Amino acid sequence: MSVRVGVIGVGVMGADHARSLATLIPGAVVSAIADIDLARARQLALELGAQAFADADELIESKSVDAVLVASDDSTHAALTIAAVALGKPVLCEKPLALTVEEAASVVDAEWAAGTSLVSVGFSRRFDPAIVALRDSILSGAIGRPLIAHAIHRNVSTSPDGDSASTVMNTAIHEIDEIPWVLHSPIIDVSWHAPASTSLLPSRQDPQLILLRTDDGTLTTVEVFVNALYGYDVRLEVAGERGTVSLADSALLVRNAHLGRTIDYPEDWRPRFAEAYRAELRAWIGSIITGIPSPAMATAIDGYRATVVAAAVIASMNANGSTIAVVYPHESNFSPVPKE
Ligand code: ISE
Repeated sequence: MSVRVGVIGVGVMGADHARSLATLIPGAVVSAIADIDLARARQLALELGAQAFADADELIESKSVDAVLVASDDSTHAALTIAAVALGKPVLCEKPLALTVEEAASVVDAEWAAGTSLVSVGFSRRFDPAIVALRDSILSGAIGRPLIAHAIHRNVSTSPDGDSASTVMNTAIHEIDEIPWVLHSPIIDVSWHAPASTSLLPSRQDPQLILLRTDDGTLTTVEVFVNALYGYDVRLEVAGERGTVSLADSALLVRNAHLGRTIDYPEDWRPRFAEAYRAELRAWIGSIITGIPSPAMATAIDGYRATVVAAAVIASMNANGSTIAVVYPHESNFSPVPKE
């Protein structure tokens, strides 16, 4: 059996996913590409032997599309995911699942109404071998009880259009999903802090410091710096009662030359998380073919929880850094999606 995937949005990540699906993922065929820039959709469709659409809803409805990958602008994620779910088509929605708590809750409701799990969320770090190893190491008890963690997330540059809230929803959202997943403990309160801000990105506070407290008592500091210029740099260290565990250098190259040692940083997330993206796509297609959900894959409820926490971080940003308790308002209404 092969799964005919329609990819919506072929900017940096959508194009990367489409090419991987078409060339590297067993069981996947890219049958359709949609983009608001039709010329861009046509070009990639030609390369991959797919049909091009200017309209995302038409792609979702197309008879030649079995499953949908949503990688368009963040503001479109929830509505497109709901449209696919309404037709019973599995969706892999890039993070964030939604920009508001209400929208995220409506995705979970739509899945519930469909009566089967159809939504996967692209929290790709859950498939990164190093992050998985770090999580396993904590679970094995190697460092004892976790006490404090430090995450760093730096981009070379970002769109000049976004604001400080979009740094949280689009970039820090990775740590917002990753930390409770790594620690096996939900985030219970958050606060947002502003150090000196770079003059090179006037539209937003950059860097930002976010504190996440999980129910196990661990406090995590998250530095997000989206215009750091020097390289794509993602770090994580967790300190426990008996030791620490951290991600090793993610450099692609270490060079010894001219009496010096230098390491190269990737320019963006694609080389750093290449393996994670492939593993995520394999897991998604595999789960559609077998009907067995991948245990690592983030679900609609995980996407909803991350949006709730991100909204609390933005609330702290708007309240001079006060600590905001995280309540998952819609959560009590959710029941597990029944098995088919
Ligand atoms: C992008 O969408 C990602 O997923 C990257 O991992 C993150 O570093 C970047 O800030 C986002 O825009």
